[in-house]
Amino acid sequence: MSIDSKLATVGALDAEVLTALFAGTYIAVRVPNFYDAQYCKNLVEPLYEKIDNDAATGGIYESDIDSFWNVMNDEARRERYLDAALPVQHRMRAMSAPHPSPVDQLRLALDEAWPGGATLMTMAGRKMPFGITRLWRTGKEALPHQDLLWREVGPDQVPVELVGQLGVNIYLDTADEGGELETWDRYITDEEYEPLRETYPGSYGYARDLLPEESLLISPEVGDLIMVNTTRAHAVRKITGGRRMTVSGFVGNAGTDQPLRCWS
Ligand SMILES: O=C(O)CCC(=O)C(=O)O
Ligand SMILES: [Fe+2]
Repeated sequence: MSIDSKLATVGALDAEVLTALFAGTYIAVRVPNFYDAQYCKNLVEPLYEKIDNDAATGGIYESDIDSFWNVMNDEARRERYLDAALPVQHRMRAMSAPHPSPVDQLRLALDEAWPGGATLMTMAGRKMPFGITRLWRTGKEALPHQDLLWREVGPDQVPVELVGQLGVNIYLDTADEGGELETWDRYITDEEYEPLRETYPGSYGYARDLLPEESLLISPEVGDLIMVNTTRAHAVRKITGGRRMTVSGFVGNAGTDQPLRCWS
């Protein structure tokens, strides 16, 4: 069976496709035109300006605020991150007006699709930011990795037991060349990861020989929502021309009757 059958392209989210993505029946789900392409254009210009003016540089990508992964081990940065939870929503709403915020649209789509609804993830009783913007410039890439909150912070730090995690990205702008999302049908389990922990801190930078030869390569289009099962190794191919901008987050599954938990 070709790996292409592991990608579902759908007009809208529903419980069935989300369940199949968590289960690994699909490793990626794409919703073309999830956010209107013209609204994307209206949003990227001020976002580029803002990030050019005040973001820290030098990481894998540049962002309006830190991701949880960046602040995990730094108390002051973690405070700043948690303080930004609601301001980041308000700012995205203000910048998108008079159109809906892409982050709100995503949260509502998840809430309506999932039996248990959707809500913001909390950490130590506080709401977490969701839907941060990420700018990926020419030359940047993300090496093969997994994103699993329980592995990154330890299961006792996560307020609910998660049985799955998705990476969700809305593409406001895409690279002229490169910048594809690549994903493998390979779940490196917690047991397999444990002896590799020192070699790949935060699951980042897996050697390609750990992974199957065959991968699913997706070239995002402006306005796409692409969701990946982040238990599967995935990467962002090097951007070789232009730059790309995403609204990015994670979605945790705590069970069908529980709200999906959203954070970045
Ligand atoms: O920017 C992308 O295409 C995917 C980034 C990623 O690794 C993720 O969302 O987990
Ligand atoms: Fe990722």
